[in-house]
Amino acid sequence: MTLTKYLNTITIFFLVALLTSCKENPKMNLLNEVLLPKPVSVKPTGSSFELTRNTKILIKGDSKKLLENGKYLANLLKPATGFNLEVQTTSKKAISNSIYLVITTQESNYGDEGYSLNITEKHIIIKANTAKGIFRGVQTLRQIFPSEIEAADYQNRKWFIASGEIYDYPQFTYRGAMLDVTRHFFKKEDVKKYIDMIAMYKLNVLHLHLSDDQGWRIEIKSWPNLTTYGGSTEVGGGKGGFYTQEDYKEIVKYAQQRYITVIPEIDMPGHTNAALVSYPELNCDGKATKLYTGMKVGFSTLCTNKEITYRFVNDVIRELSEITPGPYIHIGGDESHSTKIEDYIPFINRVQEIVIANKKKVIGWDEIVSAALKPATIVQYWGRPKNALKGVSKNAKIILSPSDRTYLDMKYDSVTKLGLKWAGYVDIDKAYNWNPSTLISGITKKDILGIESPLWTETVTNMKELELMIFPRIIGHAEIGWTPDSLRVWDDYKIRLQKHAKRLKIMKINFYPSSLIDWDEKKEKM
Ligand code: NGO
Repeated sequence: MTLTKYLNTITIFFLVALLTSCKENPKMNLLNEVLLPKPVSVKPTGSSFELTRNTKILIKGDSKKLLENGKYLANLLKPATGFNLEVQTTSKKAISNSIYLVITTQESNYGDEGYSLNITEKHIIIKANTAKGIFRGVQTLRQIFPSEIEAADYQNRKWFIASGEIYDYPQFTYRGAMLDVTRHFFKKEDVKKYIDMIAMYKLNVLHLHLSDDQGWRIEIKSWPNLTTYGGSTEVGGGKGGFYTQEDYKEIVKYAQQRYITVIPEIDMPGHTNAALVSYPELNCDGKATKLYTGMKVGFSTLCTNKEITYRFVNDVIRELSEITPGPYIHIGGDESHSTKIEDYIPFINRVQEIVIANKKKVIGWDEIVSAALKPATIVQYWGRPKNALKGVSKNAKIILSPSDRTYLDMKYDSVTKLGLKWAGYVDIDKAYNWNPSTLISGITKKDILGIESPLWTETVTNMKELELMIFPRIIGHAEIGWTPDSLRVWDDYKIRLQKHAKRLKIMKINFYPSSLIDWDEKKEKM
């Protein structure tokens, strides 16, 4: 090679290197990304950030929780990208090619779950007052990535995401999902999967319905027959099952790492056949009942006049409180059709005292309003507006679970195979198109703690069925709980949901293909 040729080659090499380094990131519009729940404010800046194998996740400050968030994010991004992103704590400002997670004390508007997300060509910054807020922001960031980010295996592609600024916080502090593990038992691993699914949409409560006529699902060491016998079956005669206290602690910890509070429910005085079958002394006539595998409700009751009943309740609440870090114990109280009202009222009054003595607050289904509610007791509305109003008149805060809007066990439409229909069909528009603050006349936003979507499992036997019943309705409920009513419009939601289906498919999450939405993406592009 002559010297000139040599110099030419070198010049070309440098020119190419220079051009590549100056290459602009593609222009992208943040407003085109599907975000569920919809954030309070999204401002696009028209450019993009590229995640590469050298992107660093930086944690500002020495917070163990924040470091966990960083690792969670790295793990989330790993399977599809193949990147082993480094997670480091730092005391400095964000450097180029980093995702910077920082707790700030300056933004009083964020509350404890709000966050801001700033994406530039150089870096991504998530700011919040708490690690909880950062976690919610991470869920938004996740949805800005292409859907393929959710793939369980390596995707050979580049990872650009739209630049811009998001500012966001929830409209309600309580955004829950309930899972009935009594009618059909769901293993600990399934519950963890459920937690991961609800965490994606920023829900923050998992209410576990742990006891009912068909099964007792939580180990109580001082009353062992509850699980060994009372937990041995389920609807349809399957073998049931239960969580040991260690299993339960594992579920609680898993939820905590996703900033989800577990609320355990022991349903009483009705819905108690599994207890009555395990201990004859809890029955008024001293005789044990039989295991029950049907779907009827309202036929069982604890004997409210016997002292042993309260010893039993106290032991159960005490053991459960010891392994429940969250502030609430749910005492059920629904459909006690076999308990006389004059027995029901003193029972609920006394059980509230037991819960309080164990340093927890009470939640109960709306029938509990006939009792004298303790100052911190919360009423979960599911059926009768009259009860919700009475709760408010007794100064209780309300959780809204209207059965004709939020019950995930209701059929979507006349062709849904699973589910019940006593509260009517609940298709995705019905599930989405309502405002908590105007649902019951006389109940306004200040009376409402939040909303919760219950999945009762009389007809739901496995995870695929569970997913079909909760998706996509639960996404709409998550948006109702999070996004201000003024920003929610069915026509806009419908399109976002339709686009989001691709992500669900990549995650192999089953969902109900309601005829209200045109799920066929190709058609949408035409
Ligand atoms: C009712 C009942 C549950 C059923 C459910 C079925 C409440 C609060 N109690 O809701 O036991 O499983 O309906 O939809």
